[in-house]
Amino acid sequence: MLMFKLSDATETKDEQKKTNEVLLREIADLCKREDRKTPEVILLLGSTGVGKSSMVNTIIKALTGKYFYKAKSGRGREGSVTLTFDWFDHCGIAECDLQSLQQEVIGDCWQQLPNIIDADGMGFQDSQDIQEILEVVLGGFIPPETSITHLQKL
Ligand SMILES: Nc1nc2c(ncn2[C@@H]2O[C@H](COP(=O)(O)OP(=O)(O)OP(=O)(O)O)[C@@H](O)[C@H]2O)c(=O)[nH]1
Ligand SMILES: [Mg+2]
Repeated sequence: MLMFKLSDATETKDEQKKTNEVLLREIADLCKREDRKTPEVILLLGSTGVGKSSMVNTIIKALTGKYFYKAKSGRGREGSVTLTFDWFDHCGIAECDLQSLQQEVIGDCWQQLPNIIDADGMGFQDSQDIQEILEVVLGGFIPPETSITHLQKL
C-alpha cells in the first residue's frame, strides 16, 4: 500500500515536501505500469462520520498540491436512511487542478489514477442494501474491467 505522509514531528516541512514528492513519483510509476490494464475502483464503506469523505479530500490535496472541497465531508449524519454513492473518477482530479510540481509528475498519467466511490449516509450498516453491496463486491461479482459509468446505470 502506498500512502502520503501527512505529518511527522521529527521531519521539517521541507523534508515532508521531499517525501511526498518521492511518493508522488512512485504513484506516477505505478500508474504507468505496462501490466496494469484498467484503473482500480476503490469503494469506501464505513459508519457515518468515520472520515471517508475527508479522506477523499485529503487524497485530492496530496495528488494535486491544493485543497479542494470536492467530497462533502463534515455531515456526520447519524441515523441517515438514504444510501448514496459519490463517484470520483481518477481520484476526483481534473487536469486543471494540478499545481506545477504535480503537473510535471503526474500530468501525463493522472487519468490512470484509481476511481473512488464514497458511500454516503451509512447510519444503517445492517441494512439489506449494504449486505447486497458487500456480497457483490467481496464475492467478486463485479468483473475487474467494469466501468464506473456502467455501474452507475445499474
Ligand atoms: N480528528 C479527526 N477528525 C476527522 C478525521 N477525518 C474526518 N474527521 C472529521 O469527522 C467529521 C466527519 O467526517 P466525514 O469525512 O464527513 O465522515 P464520513 O465517513 O464521510 O461520514 P458520512 O458521509 O456521514 O458517512 C468531519 O467533521 C471531519 O472533519 C480525522 O482523521 N481526524
Ligand atoms: Mg461522507
